[in-house]
Amino acid sequence: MEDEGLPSGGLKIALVERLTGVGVHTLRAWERRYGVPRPARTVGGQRLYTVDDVDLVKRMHGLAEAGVALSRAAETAIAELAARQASRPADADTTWTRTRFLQALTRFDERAAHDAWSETLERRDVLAAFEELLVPTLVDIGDAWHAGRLNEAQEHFASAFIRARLDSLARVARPLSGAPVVLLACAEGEQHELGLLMLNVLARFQGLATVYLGPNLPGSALATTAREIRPAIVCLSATTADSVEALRPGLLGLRAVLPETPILVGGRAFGDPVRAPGVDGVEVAPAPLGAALERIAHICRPAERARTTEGSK
Ligand code: B12
Repeated sequence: MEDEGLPSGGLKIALVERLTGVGVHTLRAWERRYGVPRPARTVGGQRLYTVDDVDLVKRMHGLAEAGVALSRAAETAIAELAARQASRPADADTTWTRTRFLQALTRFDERAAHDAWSETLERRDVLAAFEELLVPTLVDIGDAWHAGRLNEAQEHFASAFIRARLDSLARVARPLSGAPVVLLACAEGEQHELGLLMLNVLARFQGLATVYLGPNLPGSALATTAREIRPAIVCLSATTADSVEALRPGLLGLRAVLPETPILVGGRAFGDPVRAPGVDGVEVAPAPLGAALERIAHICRPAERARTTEGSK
């Protein structure tokens, strides 16, 4: 059998090759010469990598491609990983859980993926589970898929698995009646919705009500819905540069119907470098989800107070 002798959860060298784009021979040579990475071994001597090893190889590869000498690239990659490991919470075995999660999703093993997800939720709060497990796994799988080293089915399976978990978490956190409403949608043409879905879950866990409109929302539908439900804040997501362009008419339409309502935009397209949405009074969300959530809660608090006071009159 292919996996004989391998403890569950470690990544085999062929998968590491696909995740990093660094060939099997080079992986062995780097290990021998620079100690990057130093995978565990099974009793049978087979190499068993973790997601930290994958990060290390990706970083060394990136530095080498930028012209840094291999020995220097190895030192830098090792030092950076050690710093990241030192800053992690001591009780969280994130490396192995993330490794098992990644392996399970690339093998279409729903049960193993579910176990890794449940263990993370038992140990960590929802925000940490998103940041430590879901986001890096999506990036690992997605970058390898876009480079043609993992297939579309593996990306689709991972996205569908994660989408379903986010959906059930959102249902667990039922909003209190009268809570301020956060309206969430993706720009017209934008299919990337998982980041916004995470925000939807987190807002609900803060006690806010949310109306989630999902991917690819035409600007006209956004304005109509906003006028109808009168949200305390509108949160919009764009990943690609095209979506930012597509968002502009929607933002202008929204401003026309609700001139005072705070509008927050976020997503990869607004990140690095920070891109202005080009419509007055529209704010770009801080990049870390936790900071964006604090901003949303801060904006919604006066709306919450106003509703409570109205209710008690
Ligand atoms: C999954 C995925 C898909 C799935 C999406 C499934 C789904 N239901 O969402 C599908 C298959 C549809 C897809 C399609 C495409 N994709 Co794609 N995809 C990805 C992948 C692998 C993961 C994206 C993701 O969910 N990331 C995790 C989330 C949690 O991160 P995030 O979106 O950045 O969001 C974070 C923050 O920005 C924030 N956030 C997000 N929105 C908002 C909004 C607010 C208000 C706030 C406060 C915060 C916030 O929350 C998150 C947590 O930190 C990435 C790879 C990667 N490295 O990210 C590529 C990636 C995003 N895709 C890319 C591309 C190019 C495409 C396609 C054009 C490919 C193609 N040729 O067809 C199409 C475009 C489709 C479209 N028109 O939108 C590129 C985008 C490059 C760019 N900037 O232009 C990426 C980066 C891959 C790459 N390395 O090149 N993709």
